[in-house]
Amino acid sequence: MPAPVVDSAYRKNIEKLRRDLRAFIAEKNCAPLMVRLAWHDAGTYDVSTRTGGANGSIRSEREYTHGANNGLKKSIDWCEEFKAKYPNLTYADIYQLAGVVAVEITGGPTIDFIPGRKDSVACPPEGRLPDATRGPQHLRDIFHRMGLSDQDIVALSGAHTLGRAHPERSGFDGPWTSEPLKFDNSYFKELLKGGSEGLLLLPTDRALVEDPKFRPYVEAYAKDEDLFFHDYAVSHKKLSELGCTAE
Ligand code: HEM
Ligand code: ASC
Repeated sequence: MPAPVVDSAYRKNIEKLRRDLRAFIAEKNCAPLMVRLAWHDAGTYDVSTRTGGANGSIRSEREYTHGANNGLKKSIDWCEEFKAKYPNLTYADIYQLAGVVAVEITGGPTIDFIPGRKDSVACPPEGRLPDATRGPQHLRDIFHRMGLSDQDIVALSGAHTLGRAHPERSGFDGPWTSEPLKFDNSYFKELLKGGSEGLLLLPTDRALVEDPKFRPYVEAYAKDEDLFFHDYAVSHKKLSELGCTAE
């Protein structure tokens, strides 16, 4: 599919959608699911074959039925209503704007959003998203394949400040922080405590404190929320643009 023409009509609808998303996400309390949708659409990117990425392909049944995407259909359906209202916007832009707005309205950093992503229905092979039962080497294999760094891995994992795991979706259960609708650096503080009653730590979360290269970032983000917000915004922008650089 061709790249959308990002003219003044396109930009105008992006700004309208931004306002609609603020109201919708606040009303539904669905910021965590919207962030996960944006991440799972983008996180299939393979820098060596330039396949996958933030291209809206998660809307196709073949892809949203991948095990890693359990529970996301609901958010795909919500976005279908925004696509109907603003048909000139691409799905890829709608999903990534939803992720950016979700972080913003839960108290997180402002993330720069550049419209113009192309849509695709090419389904990436299953297994490109991380497996929560694995360790640091797996995280590196997965994120370096996307073209992201160790620092990006730690910063982006801070998105687990939002939301929770659901037994019927992933088999895991519970939130990572005591205020799962607030975007702050509490995920890193909990990580350094090594676990608290009623809160979740996935094996891949623990990997961040156990690995000597990841751990200094965890300590820095736990200590300095401004630093976390700055680095998170940089890493989230990269994630939101995977596979979308102009040819
Ligand atoms: C939820 C794994 C990275 C954002 C989850 C869940 C798992 C998981 C197992 C629970 C899903 C459910 O049962 O509902 C992982 C692993 C990662 C990772 C192994 C590797 C580092 C990320 C990244 C982001 C992210 C990079 C965003 C930038 C979220 C959010 C939720 C979530 C917001 C909560 C969803 C909800 O409340 O419905 N993740 N994740 N995760 N993940 Fe991750
Ligand atoms: C989420 C999530 C859901 C929805 C629901 C609101 O973040 O995981 O299942 O939002 O809580 O409709």
